[in-house]
Amino acid sequence: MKSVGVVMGSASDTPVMDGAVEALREFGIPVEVRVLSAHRTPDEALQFARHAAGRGVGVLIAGAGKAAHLAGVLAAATSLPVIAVPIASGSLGGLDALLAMVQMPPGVPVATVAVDGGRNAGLLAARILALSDDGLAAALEKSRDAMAAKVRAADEEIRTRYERGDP
Ligand code: RP5
Repeated sequence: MKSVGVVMGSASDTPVMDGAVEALREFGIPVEVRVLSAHRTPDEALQFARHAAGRGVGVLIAGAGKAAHLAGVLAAATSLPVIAVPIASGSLGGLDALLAMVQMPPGVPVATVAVDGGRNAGLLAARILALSDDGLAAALEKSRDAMAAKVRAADEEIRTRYERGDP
């Protein structure tokens, strides 16, 4: 199975990026985790992106806050799909990172998830890998079924409680 590269701009981003790593591990997807900064270690970030596909990486996830250029810089140096996670680390609550990531120029695509959306980034990477992995696709389907079952159970419980007039 191909792996996923989870990159973050600073060690301070780990609480959010752990969500991506956990989601990937739930499905047995190999993960490579790095701290690489578009501003502080740009050479390493570019090198990492250039060689990722050759090492068997199938998708890159990049999390960063503030003037978040990491995902775009990685996407400039590889043809792998890049998923961006804007992190609410600055005084603008993540809106700064969200706009920096989502407003990529034509020709250099980045798929941006919600502010602090580490888990969804991991799940989206899993869905991309599942396009060429039937076992992974089946596991994702099972996980969606389990999620739906939880919501149905909550619906039943809440509905019954309100019908009893016991909110
Ligand atoms: C960004 O600036 C990082 O991704 C992080 O979210 C934010 C703050 O970084 P540190 O000052 O905590 O290293 O580059």
